[in-house]
Amino acid sequence: MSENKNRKQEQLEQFKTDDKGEKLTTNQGVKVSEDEFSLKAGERGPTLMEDFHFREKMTHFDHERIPERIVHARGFAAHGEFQVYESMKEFTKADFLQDPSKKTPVFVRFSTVAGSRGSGELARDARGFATKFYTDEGNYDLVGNNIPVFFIQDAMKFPDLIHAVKPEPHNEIPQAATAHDTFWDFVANNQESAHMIMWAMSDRAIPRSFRMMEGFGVHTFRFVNAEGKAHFVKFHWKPVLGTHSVVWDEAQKINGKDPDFHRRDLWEAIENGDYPEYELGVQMIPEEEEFRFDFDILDPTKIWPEEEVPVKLIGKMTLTRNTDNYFAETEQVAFHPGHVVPGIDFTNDPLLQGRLFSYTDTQLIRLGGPNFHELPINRPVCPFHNNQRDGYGRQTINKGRVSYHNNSLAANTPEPASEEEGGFKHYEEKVDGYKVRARSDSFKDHFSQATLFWNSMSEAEKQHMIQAFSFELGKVESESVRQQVVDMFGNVSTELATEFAKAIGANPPQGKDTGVTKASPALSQENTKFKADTRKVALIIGQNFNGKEVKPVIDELKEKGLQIEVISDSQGKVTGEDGTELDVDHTFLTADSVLFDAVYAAGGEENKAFYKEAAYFVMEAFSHYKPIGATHEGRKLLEADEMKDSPGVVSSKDTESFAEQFSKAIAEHRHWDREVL
Ligand code: HDE
Repeated sequence: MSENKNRKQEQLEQFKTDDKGEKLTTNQGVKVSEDEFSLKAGERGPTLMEDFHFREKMTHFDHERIPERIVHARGFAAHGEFQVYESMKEFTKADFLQDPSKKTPVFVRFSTVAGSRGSGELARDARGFATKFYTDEGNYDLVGNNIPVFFIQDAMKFPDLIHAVKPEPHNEIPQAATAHDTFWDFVANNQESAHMIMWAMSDRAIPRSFRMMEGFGVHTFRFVNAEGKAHFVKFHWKPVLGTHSVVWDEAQKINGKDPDFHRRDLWEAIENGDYPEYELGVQMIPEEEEFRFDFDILDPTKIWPEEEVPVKLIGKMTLTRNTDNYFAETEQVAFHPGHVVPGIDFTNDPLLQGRLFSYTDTQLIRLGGPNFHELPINRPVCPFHNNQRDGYGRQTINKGRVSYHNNSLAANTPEPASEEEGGFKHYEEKVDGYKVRARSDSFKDHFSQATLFWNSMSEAEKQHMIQAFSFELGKVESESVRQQVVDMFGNVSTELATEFAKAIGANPPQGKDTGVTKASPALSQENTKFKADTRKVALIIGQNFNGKEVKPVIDELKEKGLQIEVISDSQGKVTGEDGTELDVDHTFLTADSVLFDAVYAAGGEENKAFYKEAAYFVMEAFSHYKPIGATHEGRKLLEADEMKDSPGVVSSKDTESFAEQFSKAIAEHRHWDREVL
C-alpha cells in the first residue's frame, strides 16, 4: 500500500462514524463531485443559482442552531443503566423497580441553570440532574437538581426568578452569575428563597465533579402499589464517590483555564472505564402521616431531614457510555417531570403542578413542533401507538385509513389498556376546595430550615458561606438591596448576617434569628464518603529524576486508582537517571493546579525557571487546601513557604510508605484545618 493509502486506512480506523469510507452525497442522495468550490460562471465569475449542492449545504448550515434551553442551557450527558437492589413491590408497582436482575437503560443530563450554552461550568449555581429511564412501560423522567429545595413555592413566580437571575436586560451582564443586583433584589423581596439561598451560597453550588454531587427530585411525589396504596416519596441520588466541592477562588480560575472542566471530567472518567455510580434513595411517608411534621411536606422549599425520615437506598445507576453526537443526544433530549409510569404519581406541590405544563410547552418551541418524542434520544424503548398524526418533522409513516377513536374499521384499535394490562390510572386523590390564588399558611415559615442548614455546617463550610455572601453582595451596587439581604438573613442566623454585613459595609441585622438549634448532620459534606479513587494527581517532575524510586511510587498510586498526569517544563519525555522514561502530558503553560486534586513534586533537575513555575503550582494547590506530596528534590518546593508540616502535606525523604500516606491524604479531598498563607 502507498503511504497515502496507509494514512487513509489509519484515519478510517481512528474514529467511529457511520459515514466512514462512504462517498459524499447531497441530502437527496446524489453523489457530489466537488465540495470546495461553488459553481461559477467562469473562474472569476459570479456564483450560479443552480448550484443546488452549495444552496443545500449553506441552507442547512444557516439553520444549524436551535433555541437553547431558557434555563439549564449548559449541559452534558451520558448513557448508562439502572438496577434496583430488591423489589419495591410493597410501595410501588413501577415495573423498573420490581426485579433486581432487570437493567433499565438511562440517559442522564447534568447542567448549570443560569448560564447560556457556552458559559463556564464552574459558576456558583444549582446543577440540574435529569435522568430518563427507558422502562418497558414507557419513559420515566426524574428531572432533579443537586439541591433538594427550590427558590420559590409556586410555579407562577418562575419567570420572575429567572428574569432576575439571568444577565441584566439592559447590558446582558453578568453571564452565569448570581452576583448582581436583580438577583439579590428578587431574593430580598421573595423571602421564601431563604433556604435555597443557603444551599446556593454553600459549597454545594461549586461541585468538584458531576460524579461527586447528589441529586434530588425536590418535589414530593407518590409511590402507588398494585393495591392502590400510596406513599409520599422524595427521590435522592447519592454518588458513590461522595459529595465534594472546589473552593470559590479555584472555581473562578477553572472557568478560565478550562471552562469544560466538568464535562471533560465526566467524559474522561467514562472513557477510562471509571464508570460513575449513584445510588437511588427514597424517603417515604405513609399517606396517613401527611401532617405529622412541623413543615408542610408539599412545600418545595423544605427538606425532610434524613434523621427524621431515613433515606432507603433502593438501587444503583452506572454511567457507562459517552454520547456519539452532542447535538442529537444531549441537546435534543427532552425531559419532563410529567413523564411518569404506573406506580409513580404526582402530588399537589404547586411548583410541581406548574412544571407539568412548562416542559412540553418549552420543547414545542425548542425542538420545533410536537414530534420531538420521535427523535432517537427521546423514543421509548417500548412500542407506542395512538392516533396522533402529522406536524413538523413527522418521522413515522403511519399506514391505513383510521386515525381516530372510537372506530370499527380497525376493530377499535389502538385501544385503551385496563389497569391490569398496565394502563396508567391517576391516583384517586380526593380534592375539595375553593378556587383561590393564595399561599397556604403551612407554607409560610421561610427561615427555620434555613437555620437548620446553617447549624448543620462544619466550621469550614460556615466560613465558605460567609465568604460567598460577602462576594455576591459585594458585587451588588444598590446599598438598599445589600441591607435588605442582611436584614433578611438576620432571620436565619444573626452570626452569619452580622459577619457578611461587616464585609460589605452594611449595618448588622436588626432583631433575632429563628433560634432553631436543631442540626441535620447529613447536610454537611464533612459527613460524606471519602475515597482516593479516580482523583487526578499532577506529577511535577524534571529530567534526571530518581527513576528507581519514583517509578514504583507512580505505579502504586495508579494501582490505588489515581490518575497521574506528568507535568514538566517542555513536552516530549522526561528521562530518569536510570533511564526510566515518562511521557509528559502537559507543560506549566498548558496545565494549572486548579485542574488537579493533588500535586506530587517528585524532583529531577530544576533550573530557575522550572523552580519558579513549580513553586507557584504547589503554592496555589496549597492555598486551595489540596493534598501535596513531595519526595527527592521536590521537597525543596515546600521549604520555601514552610508548608512542610501542614495537614495534608506528605513530604518524605525515602519513598517507603509515601504512596500509602499520600493517597490517604488525597482521599480526604481537602485539608481545611490548614493555615493558608
Ligand atoms: Fe425546570 N425547566 N422548571 N426545574 N429544569 C427546564 O425545560 C421549570 C425546576 C430542571 O437537562 C425547562 O426542557 C419551571 C425545579 C432541570 O434538559 C423549562 C419551574 C427543578 C432542567 C423548565 C422549574 C428543575 C430543567 C427548560 C418552576 C428541580 C434541565 C428546558 C415551576 C427539581 C433538563 C427544558 C435537561 C429545565 C421549567 C423548576 C429541574 C423551561 C416552570 C424545581 C434539571 O421547561
